[in-house]
Amino acid sequence: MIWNKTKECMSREEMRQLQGARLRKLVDRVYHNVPFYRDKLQKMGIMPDDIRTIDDIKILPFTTKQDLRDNYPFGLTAVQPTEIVRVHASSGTTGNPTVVGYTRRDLSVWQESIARCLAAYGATREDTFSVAYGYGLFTGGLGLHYGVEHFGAAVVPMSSGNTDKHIRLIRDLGITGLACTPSYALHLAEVMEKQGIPEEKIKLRIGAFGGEPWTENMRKNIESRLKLQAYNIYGLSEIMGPGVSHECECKNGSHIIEDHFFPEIIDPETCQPLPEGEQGELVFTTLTKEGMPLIRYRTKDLCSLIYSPCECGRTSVRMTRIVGRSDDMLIIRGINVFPSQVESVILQLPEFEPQYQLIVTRENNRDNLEVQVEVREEYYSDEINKLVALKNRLAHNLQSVLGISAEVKIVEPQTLQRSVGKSQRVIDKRVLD
Ligand code: DLL
Repeated sequence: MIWNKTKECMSREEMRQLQGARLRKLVDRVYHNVPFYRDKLQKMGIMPDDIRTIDDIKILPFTTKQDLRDNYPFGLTAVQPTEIVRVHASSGTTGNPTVVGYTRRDLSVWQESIARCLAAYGATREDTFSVAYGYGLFTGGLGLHYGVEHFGAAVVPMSSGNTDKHIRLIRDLGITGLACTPSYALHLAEVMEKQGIPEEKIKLRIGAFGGEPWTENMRKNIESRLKLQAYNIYGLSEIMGPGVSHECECKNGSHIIEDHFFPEIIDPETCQPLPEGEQGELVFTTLTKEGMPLIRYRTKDLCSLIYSPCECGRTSVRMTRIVGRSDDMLIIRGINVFPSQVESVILQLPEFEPQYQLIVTRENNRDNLEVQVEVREEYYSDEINKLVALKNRLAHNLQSVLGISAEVKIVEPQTLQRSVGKSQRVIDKRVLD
């Protein structure tokens, strides 16, 4: 089923016309309402009238996460504060989180985008979706939640955690759709197998999985164990949240909601646009966003774009799976973590050296983060309970800044490996296959 045939099946030329018209309006809006963009454009000698077609996007400046941090919290907002009806936030590299404000219309575009995803997955109003993304500042929970309601299926706002109760509800309520991270889906499968729940008691048929990278092998694994069709859903809070792109029944790339989010691929080093089909960094322009519109936002996600028509009938550009990042952001249990955040927490405690290492592993489909950190010489000889208290203090501070728990391991001074060049702060032992 196609939710919005007009928008999802437009000819490429019609789409370009629409995108061009929307880009013109967007640039005019940010020029007049966002001093940050006005200054940038003026410095580059660009006036809103210079934008005529979507191709003119190439002359516009890029926006980065750093720009969001520098303008924390609402410096990039393009509307009066009273127009903002919802705020989400995700982690910044250090210090300030990235805050995003939505107008009522932004929320309605978001719902519509999720409804398009669900239709592409073959969902109907008969379905009941359990949403096991985190509810709260993370966009996964509320994003999927209102999308499912808008689509007209039923939603069970499960949120993350409490696996036993979740499995019970999947069974007792006859839940047919599951929205969560792919690693959590595998964890659910494992627990269900351990509990020995008979297959016929489980009615799951559709999975909307994203928020972290996953692979074709993981798809096969999840599909065979949970007996459902597993589909990708991609997005990022700066642009909207989940639903920027989604797979369809062909499972061959994710359709970008292109009438709202214009994609480009650039070379992360030179920032030059790359020829069609080449792999590079994904950049989005929010063509219709009111609250916090972004021009050429660098996602740091690496992938390529597929422009050929899809067999499902949608004409929108598809993106391949994310194959990596052009920065050092980690995604641990669905939460974005920057090594620099860990560093800033460590540096706040005078007992530690600025020598640390992050070790990330995945056991039973659950990510674990271990932070090894050197204690200063003068504290190392302290009694054991002082060291335990210090370890607990760091673990507590990390939890409150990162939003996930980390195992802290205090090591002797001068034991972590020093490197001559770029230090290896992260050892990611997870193998996604
Ligand atoms: O993760 C939004 C989301 C929630 C998407 C639920 C899908 C499902 P952020 O916390 O801002 O937003 O993190 C965005 O997560 O730049 C990617 O690096 C990564 N990511 C999100 N979806 C996928 C996916 C949400 N399907 C960052 N595959 C993005 C690979 C993904 N990576």
